Amino acid sequence: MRISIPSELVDLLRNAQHVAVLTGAGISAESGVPTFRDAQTGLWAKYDPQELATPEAFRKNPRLVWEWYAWRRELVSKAEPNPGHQALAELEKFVPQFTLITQNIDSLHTRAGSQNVIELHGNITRTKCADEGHFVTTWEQQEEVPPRCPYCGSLLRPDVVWFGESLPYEALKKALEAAQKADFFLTVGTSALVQPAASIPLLAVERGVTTVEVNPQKTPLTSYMDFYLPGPAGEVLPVLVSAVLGAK
Ligand code: BJW
Repeated sequence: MRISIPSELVDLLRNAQHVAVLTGAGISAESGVPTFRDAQTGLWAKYDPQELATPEAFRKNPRLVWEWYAWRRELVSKAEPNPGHQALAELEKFVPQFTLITQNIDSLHTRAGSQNVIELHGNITRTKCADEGHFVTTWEQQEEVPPRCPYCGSLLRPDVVWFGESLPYEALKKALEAAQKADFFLTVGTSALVQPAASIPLLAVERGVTTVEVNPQKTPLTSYMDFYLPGPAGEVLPVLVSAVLGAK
Protein backbone atom coordinates (compact mmCIF):
# COMPACT_ATOMS: atom_id res chain seq x y z
CA MET A 1 0.00 0.00 0.00
CA ARG A 2 1.37 3.40 -1.01
CA ILE A 3 1.26 5.82 1.92
CA SER A 4 1.63 9.48 1.23
CA ILE A 5 2.14 11.94 4.06
CA PRO A 6 1.73 15.65 3.27
CA SER A 7 4.98 17.53 3.95
CA GLU A 8 2.97 20.24 5.72
CA LEU A 9 1.82 17.60 8.24
CA VAL A 10 5.40 16.39 8.78
CA ASP A 11 6.48 19.97 9.54
CA LEU A 12 3.59 20.52 11.95
CA LEU A 13 4.35 17.33 13.88
CA ARG A 14 8.10 18.04 13.89
CA ASN A 15 7.47 21.42 15.50
CA ALA A 16 4.76 20.31 17.94
CA GLN A 17 5.44 20.91 21.63
CA HIS A 18 2.67 18.76 23.11
CA VAL A 19 1.32 15.83 21.12
CA ALA A 20 -1.77 14.02 22.40
CA VAL A 21 -2.93 10.76 20.85
CA LEU A 22 -6.21 8.88 21.29
CA THR A 23 -6.09 5.24 20.29
CA GLY A 24 -8.76 2.57 19.93
CA ALA A 25 -8.98 -1.10 19.16
CA GLY A 26 -7.86 -0.61 15.53
CA ILE A 27 -4.24 -0.03 16.56
CA SER A 28 -4.11 -3.51 18.10
CA ALA A 29 -5.89 -5.24 15.19
CA GLU A 30 -2.56 -5.99 13.49
CA SER A 31 -1.40 -7.64 16.73
CA GLY A 32 -4.28 -10.10 16.39
CA VAL A 33 -6.50 -8.49 19.06
CA PRO A 34 -10.01 -8.25 17.61
CA THR A 35 -11.72 -4.87 17.37
CA PHE A 36 -15.31 -4.45 18.54
CA ARG A 37 -17.31 -3.05 15.66
CA ASP A 38 -15.56 -4.15 12.45
CA ALA A 39 -18.01 -6.18 10.38
CA GLN A 40 -17.09 -9.91 10.36
CA THR A 41 -14.00 -9.67 12.60
CA GLY A 42 -15.20 -7.38 15.42
CA LEU A 43 -16.19 -8.91 18.78
CA TRP A 44 -19.66 -7.38 18.61
CA ALA A 45 -20.29 -9.22 15.32
CA LYS A 46 -20.21 -12.49 17.31
CA TYR A 47 -21.10 -11.48 20.86
CA ASP A 48 -23.81 -9.24 22.31
CA PRO A 49 -22.25 -6.40 24.36
CA GLN A 50 -25.39 -6.25 26.52
CA GLU A 51 -24.76 -9.87 27.54
CA LEU A 52 -21.05 -9.41 28.29
CA ALA A 53 -19.91 -5.83 28.87
CA THR A 54 -22.43 -4.32 31.29
CA PRO A 55 -22.79 -4.54 35.09
CA GLU A 56 -26.26 -6.04 34.50
CA ALA A 57 -24.75 -8.84 32.40
CA PHE A 58 -22.29 -9.60 35.20
CA ARG A 59 -25.07 -9.69 37.79
CA LYS A 60 -27.19 -11.95 35.56
CA ASN A 61 -24.47 -14.39 34.47
CA PRO A 62 -21.14 -13.77 36.23
CA ARG A 63 -19.67 -17.07 35.09
CA LEU A 64 -20.27 -16.31 31.40
CA VAL A 65 -18.75 -12.83 31.71
CA TRP A 66 -15.75 -14.08 33.75
CA GLU A 67 -15.03 -16.86 31.25
CA TRP A 68 -15.34 -14.53 28.25
CA TYR A 69 -12.82 -12.15 29.81
CA ALA A 70 -10.55 -15.06 30.80
CA TRP A 71 -10.48 -16.07 27.10
CA ARG A 72 -9.68 -12.51 26.06
CA ARG A 73 -7.01 -12.12 28.79
CA GLU A 74 -5.30 -15.21 27.40
CA LEU A 75 -5.53 -13.85 23.84
CA VAL A 76 -4.06 -10.48 24.85
CA SER A 77 -1.26 -12.13 26.84
CA LYS A 78 -0.10 -13.85 23.64
CA ALA A 79 -0.30 -10.70 21.48
CA GLU A 80 2.78 -8.61 20.73
CA PRO A 81 2.96 -4.85 20.06
CA ASN A 82 3.02 -4.08 16.33
CA PRO A 83 4.84 -1.36 14.33
CA GLY A 84 1.97 1.07 15.04
CA HIS A 85 2.46 0.81 18.82
CA GLN A 86 6.23 0.98 18.33
CA ALA A 87 6.05 4.09 16.15
CA LEU A 88 4.11 5.94 18.87
CA ALA A 89 6.68 4.88 21.48
CA GLU A 90 9.45 6.21 19.20
CA LEU A 91 7.61 9.48 18.62
CA GLU A 92 7.25 10.05 22.38
CA LYS A 93 11.07 10.17 22.74
CA PHE A 94 11.30 13.10 20.32
CA VAL A 95 8.40 15.28 21.43
CA PRO A 96 8.79 17.65 24.42
CA GLN A 97 5.43 16.58 25.89
CA PHE A 98 3.52 13.51 24.81
CA THR A 99 0.28 12.05 26.15
CA LEU A 100 -1.08 8.75 24.89
CA ILE A 101 -4.75 8.29 25.76
CA THR A 102 -5.99 4.80 25.01
CA GLN A 103 -9.36 3.11 25.15
CA ASN A 104 -7.57 -0.23 24.89
CA ILE A 105 -7.29 -2.60 27.80
CA ASP A 106 -4.49 -4.73 26.34
CA SER A 107 -1.28 -3.05 27.71
CA LEU A 108 0.29 -3.15 24.23
CA HIS A 109 1.28 0.54 24.28
CA THR A 110 3.15 0.08 27.55
CA ARG A 111 4.70 -3.13 26.31
CA ALA A 112 5.89 -1.25 23.19
CA GLY A 113 7.70 1.25 25.45
CA SER A 114 5.23 4.14 25.66
CA GLN A 115 5.65 5.94 28.99
CA ASN A 116 2.87 8.47 29.49
CA VAL A 117 -0.16 6.26 28.88
CA ILE A 118 -3.66 7.04 30.15
CA GLU A 119 -5.98 4.04 30.16
CA LEU A 120 -9.57 5.25 29.88
CA HIS A 121 -11.30 1.87 29.91
CA GLY A 122 -9.13 0.04 32.45
CA ASN A 123 -6.85 -2.93 31.89
CA ILE A 124 -7.80 -6.56 31.38
CA THR A 125 -4.70 -7.79 33.21
CA ARG A 126 -6.01 -6.32 36.49
CA THR A 127 -8.72 -7.97 38.57
CA LYS A 128 -10.83 -6.30 41.23
CA CYS A 129 -13.83 -7.27 43.30
CA ALA A 130 -17.30 -6.25 42.25
CA ASP A 131 -18.49 -4.69 45.52
CA GLU A 132 -15.56 -2.82 47.02
CA GLY A 133 -13.02 -2.60 44.20
CA HIS A 134 -10.23 -4.41 46.07
CA PHE A 135 -7.44 -5.23 43.64
CA VAL A 136 -6.55 -8.91 43.73
CA THR A 137 -3.54 -10.45 42.03
CA THR A 138 -3.90 -14.08 43.07
CA TRP A 139 -6.79 -16.17 44.21
CA GLU A 140 -7.24 -19.73 45.25
CA GLN A 141 -8.63 -22.08 42.67
CA GLN A 142 -12.23 -22.43 43.80
CA GLU A 143 -15.19 -24.48 42.70
CA GLU A 144 -17.09 -21.29 42.24
CA VAL A 145 -16.58 -19.22 39.07
CA PRO A 146 -15.84 -16.32 39.28
CA PRO A 147 -13.71 -16.71 42.40
CA ARG A 148 -14.44 -14.53 45.44
CA CYS A 149 -12.49 -11.63 46.87
CA PRO A 150 -10.26 -12.77 49.76
CA TYR A 151 -11.00 -9.48 51.60
CA CYS A 152 -14.77 -9.02 51.31
CA GLY A 153 -16.13 -12.17 49.68
CA SER A 154 -17.71 -10.45 46.67
CA LEU A 155 -17.20 -11.78 43.15
CA LEU A 156 -14.03 -10.95 41.21
CA ARG A 157 -14.27 -9.18 37.84
CA PRO A 158 -11.86 -7.64 35.32
CA ASP A 159 -10.82 -4.02 35.96
CA VAL A 160 -12.36 -2.75 32.73
CA VAL A 161 -15.06 -0.14 32.16
CA TRP A 162 -18.38 -1.58 31.07
CA PHE A 163 -21.22 0.33 29.42
CA GLY A 164 -23.03 2.48 31.95
CA GLU A 165 -20.00 2.63 34.29
CA SER A 166 -18.01 5.77 34.94
CA LEU A 167 -14.53 6.07 33.53
CA PRO A 168 -11.70 6.27 36.11
CA TYR A 169 -11.86 9.87 37.34
CA GLU A 170 -8.14 10.72 37.27
CA ALA A 171 -7.62 9.12 33.86
CA LEU A 172 -10.49 11.05 32.29
CA LYS A 173 -9.35 14.30 33.95
CA LYS A 174 -5.79 13.90 32.62
CA ALA A 175 -7.07 12.99 29.15
CA LEU A 176 -9.29 16.08 29.00
CA GLU A 177 -6.41 18.27 30.21
CA ALA A 178 -4.13 16.88 27.51
CA ALA A 179 -6.73 17.52 24.81
CA GLN A 180 -7.13 21.07 26.10
CA LYS A 181 -3.37 21.77 26.07
CA ALA A 182 -1.95 19.80 23.14
CA ASP A 183 -0.93 21.65 19.98
CA PHE A 184 -1.19 18.47 17.89
CA PHE A 185 -3.89 15.79 18.30
CA LEU A 186 -3.71 12.38 16.61
CA THR A 187 -6.61 9.92 16.63
CA VAL A 188 -5.83 6.31 15.67
CA GLY A 189 -8.00 3.24 15.13
CA THR A 190 -11.20 4.20 16.89
CA SER A 191 -14.71 4.17 15.47
CA ALA A 192 -15.40 7.21 17.71
CA LEU A 193 -18.79 5.84 18.68
CA VAL A 194 -18.30 5.36 22.42
CA GLN A 195 -18.61 8.32 24.75
CA PRO A 196 -17.03 10.15 26.44
CA ALA A 197 -13.78 9.05 24.70
CA ALA A 198 -15.15 9.86 21.24
CA SER A 199 -15.58 13.53 22.16
CA ILE A 200 -12.02 14.06 23.40
CA PRO A 201 -10.54 14.89 19.96
CA LEU A 202 -13.27 17.52 19.52
CA LEU A 203 -11.71 19.56 22.35
CA ALA A 204 -8.63 19.90 20.16
CA VAL A 205 -10.76 20.62 17.09
CA GLU A 206 -12.54 23.46 18.94
CA ARG A 207 -9.18 25.05 19.80
CA GLY A 208 -8.04 25.00 16.19
CA VAL A 209 -4.87 22.98 16.78
CA THR A 210 -3.68 20.42 14.23
CA THR A 211 -5.82 17.29 14.17
CA VAL A 212 -5.08 14.05 12.32
CA GLU A 213 -6.92 10.75 12.00
CA VAL A 214 -5.40 7.38 11.03
CA ASN A 215 -8.00 4.74 10.16
CA PRO A 216 -8.77 2.60 7.12
CA GLN A 217 -12.44 3.68 7.45
CA LYS A 218 -13.91 7.14 7.85
CA THR A 219 -15.58 7.84 11.21
CA PRO A 220 -17.86 10.55 12.65
CA LEU A 221 -14.66 12.50 13.44
CA THR A 222 -13.14 12.44 9.95
CA SER A 223 -14.82 15.55 8.58
CA TYR A 224 -13.54 17.60 11.57
CA MET A 225 -9.91 16.59 11.08
CA ASP A 226 -7.27 18.69 9.32
CA PHE A 227 -5.65 15.54 7.91
CA TYR A 228 -7.08 12.07 7.28
CA LEU A 229 -4.53 9.31 6.64
CA PRO A 230 -6.43 6.24 5.43
CA GLY A 231 -4.83 2.86 6.10
CA PRO A 232 -3.79 0.44 8.83
CA ALA A 233 -2.02 2.03 11.80
CA GLY A 234 0.82 -0.52 11.60
CA GLU A 235 1.68 0.79 8.13
CA VAL A 236 0.76 4.48 8.32
CA LEU A 237 2.29 5.38 11.71
CA PRO A 238 5.82 4.06 10.97
CA VAL A 239 5.88 6.08 7.72
CA LEU A 240 4.62 9.21 9.49
CA VAL A 241 7.05 8.87 12.40
CA SER A 242 10.04 8.07 10.15
CA ALA A 243 9.27 11.16 8.07
CA VAL A 244 9.22 13.30 11.23
CA LEU A 245 12.33 11.80 12.82
CA GLY A 246 14.18 11.82 9.51
CA ALA A 247 13.47 15.51 9.27
CA LYS A 248 14.72 16.27 12.82
C1 BJW B 1 -8.11 0.19 12.29
C2 BJW B 1 -7.43 -0.95 11.90
C3 BJW B 1 -6.06 -0.83 11.72
C4 BJW B 1 -9.51 -1.49 12.13
N1 BJW B 1 -5.47 0.35 11.94
N2 BJW B 1 -7.50 1.34 12.49
C5 BJW B 1 -23.51 10.14 25.31
C6 BJW B 1 -24.34 9.85 24.25
C7 BJW B 1 -24.77 8.55 24.01
C8 BJW B 1 -24.40 7.51 24.84
C9 BJW B 1 -23.59 7.79 25.90
C10 BJW B 1 -23.16 9.08 26.14
N3 BJW B 1 -22.35 9.06 27.24
C11 BJW B 1 -22.29 7.80 27.69
C12 BJW B 1 -23.03 7.01 26.89
C13 BJW B 1 -23.23 5.55 27.05
C14 BJW B 1 -22.06 4.73 26.55
C15 BJW B 1 -21.87 4.96 25.05
O1 BJW B 1 -21.02 5.68 24.59
N4 BJW B 1 -22.66 4.27 24.26
C16 BJW B 1 -22.56 4.38 22.80
C17 BJW B 1 -22.18 3.03 22.23
C18 BJW B 1 -23.85 4.91 22.29
N5 BJW B 1 -20.84 5.05 27.29
C19 BJW B 1 -20.62 4.53 28.48
O2 BJW B 1 -21.44 3.82 29.03
C20 BJW B 1 -19.31 4.90 29.16
N6 BJW B 1 -19.60 5.34 30.50
C21 BJW B 1 -20.03 6.57 30.78
O3 BJW B 1 -20.06 7.45 29.95
O4 BJW B 1 -20.43 6.73 32.09
C22 BJW B 1 -21.32 7.81 32.39
C23 BJW B 1 -22.68 7.58 31.72
C24 BJW B 1 -23.23 6.32 31.71
C25 BJW B 1 -24.46 6.11 31.09
C26 BJW B 1 -25.13 7.16 30.48
C27 BJW B 1 -24.55 8.43 30.48
C28 BJW B 1 -23.31 8.63 31.12
C29 BJW B 1 -18.45 3.67 29.31
C30 BJW B 1 -17.98 3.14 28.00
C31 BJW B 1 -17.22 1.84 28.24
C32 BJW B 1 -16.82 1.17 26.94
N7 BJW B 1 -16.37 -0.15 27.22
C33 BJW B 1 -15.85 -0.96 26.13
C34 BJW B 1 -15.51 -2.36 26.69
C35 BJW B 1 -14.23 -2.30 27.54
C36 BJW B 1 -13.90 -3.63 28.14
C37 BJW B 1 -13.67 -4.69 27.11
O5 BJW B 1 -12.70 -4.62 26.35
O6 BJW B 1 -14.47 -5.62 27.08
O7 BJW B 1 -14.68 -0.32 25.59
S1 BJW B 1 -16.95 -1.08 24.73
C38 BJW B 1 -15.68 -1.02 23.53
O8 BJW B 1 -15.83 0.17 22.73
C39 BJW B 1 -14.36 -0.87 24.30
C40 BJW B 1 -13.63 0.14 23.45
O9 BJW B 1 -12.62 0.78 24.20
C41 BJW B 1 -14.73 1.05 23.00
C42 BJW B 1 -14.40 1.85 21.78
O10 BJW B 1 -14.21 1.02 20.68
P1 BJW B 1 -13.05 1.34 19.64
O11 BJW B 1 -11.74 1.25 20.31
O12 BJW B 1 -13.37 2.59 18.93
O13 BJW B 1 -13.16 0.06 18.67
P2 BJW B 1 -14.15 -0.18 17.46
O14 BJW B 1 -14.17 -1.64 17.22
O15 BJW B 1 -15.44 0.48 17.68
O16 BJW B 1 -13.46 0.55 16.23
C43 BJW B 1 -12.24 0.08 15.69
C44 BJW B 1 -11.77 1.07 14.65
O17 BJW B 1 -10.50 0.67 14.21
C45 BJW B 1 -12.67 1.14 13.40
O18 BJW B 1 -12.93 2.50 13.09
C46 BJW B 1 -11.84 0.48 12.30
O19 BJW B 1 -12.04 1.05 11.03
C47 BJW B 1 -10.44 0.78 12.80
N8 BJW B 1 -9.42 -0.17 12.36
N9 BJW B 1 -8.32 -2.00 11.74
C48 BJW B 1 -6.21 1.41 12.27
N10 BJW B 1 -5.30 -1.91 11.31
